[in-house]
Amino acid sequence: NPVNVAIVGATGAVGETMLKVLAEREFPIRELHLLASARSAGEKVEYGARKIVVEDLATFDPAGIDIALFSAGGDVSKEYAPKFAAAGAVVIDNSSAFRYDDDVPLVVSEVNPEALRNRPRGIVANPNCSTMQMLTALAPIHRAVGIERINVATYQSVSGTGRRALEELGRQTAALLNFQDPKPEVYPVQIAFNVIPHGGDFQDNGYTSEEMKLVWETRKILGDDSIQVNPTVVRVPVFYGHSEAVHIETREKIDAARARELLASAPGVEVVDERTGGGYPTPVTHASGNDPVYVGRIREDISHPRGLDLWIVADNIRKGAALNAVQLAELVIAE
Ligand code: A2P
Ligand code: 11C
Repeated sequence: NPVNVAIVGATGAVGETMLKVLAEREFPIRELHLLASARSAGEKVEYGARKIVVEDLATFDPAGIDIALFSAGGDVSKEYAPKFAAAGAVVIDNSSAFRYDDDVPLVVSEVNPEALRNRPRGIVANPNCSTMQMLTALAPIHRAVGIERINVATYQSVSGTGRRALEELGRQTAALLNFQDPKPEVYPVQIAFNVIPHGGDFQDNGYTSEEMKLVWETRKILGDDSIQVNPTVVRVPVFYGHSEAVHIETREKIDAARARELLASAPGVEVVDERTGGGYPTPVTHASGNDPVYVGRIREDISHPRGLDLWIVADNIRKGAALNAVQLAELVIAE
């Protein structure tokens, strides 16, 4: 049965891809409402052969909406998600506003879909992109041999920050190639031809908020508070696709061949692991614009008896945000 769908933040980097993914997957839509701020209300957006007019969230009546996909930032979610839920919609929220609330499930469709059923507030949280791709790949290993500790360094693309950051990378790159001043605006320092060890806000413990998301979200999604996670988040001058160098310590030893086998049959995962030039995934050659979480460089850690190393790459806007949100919506309508 077709349902009424609203996308909140439809003009943003994630909202735009939600629209694309809904169309690609032929999501059964009766009415589709595209919502954003008053700034873009009235603009037209293409959906298949149709042109849909963007509506102003502030004056929109959510009555009759079955599924609302939110990706307009935490403040918008905090104010409007409860209103949509009260009007009867299931809200799938891509912000971090509700992720740590006990009565809001935090779900990766391939990892803990069963958690979706328990949503007393009518709100389901979509995890942060770097957690999403990491756990899609690590969950099968955790189920097989148990993961004790995760050491991860991320290489996050600018699209994770939003549309203005995509423009900033383009603008700074062009400026520098023309011997002009790159002028940082979105990031605290130049991002073009640079790497920045900073995502989100600094916390009292010296980690950043983007780093702590990897800690809290991993424990909540895997349902295991004993897992130790030590993250370093780095922003790199890549447009689309986050990469992660992940080092895990497992309870039982797992060798590279067994890990490769487990990952090869894991849902949502594609192994790209030839030990030769280009035989590994990168954002540009594999992830950008595609659905799977790609895993390569699978090897046993020479510095630890139960250590395993992996390189995990995915499109942060697709599996990391829009695709998982739509997959959760599909699970909801299948109930
Ligand atoms: P708008 O285009 O009207 O500003 P991104 O993360 O790529 O920057 O996108 C953010 C999305 O959230 C955009 O669709 C933006 O709409 C939307 N948005 C931001 N603030 C609000 C708000 N106060 N009310 C509704 N939508 C908002
Ligand atoms: C980034 N992961 O790449 C962020 C963007 O908690 O959903 C998404 C922030 C979040 O900057």
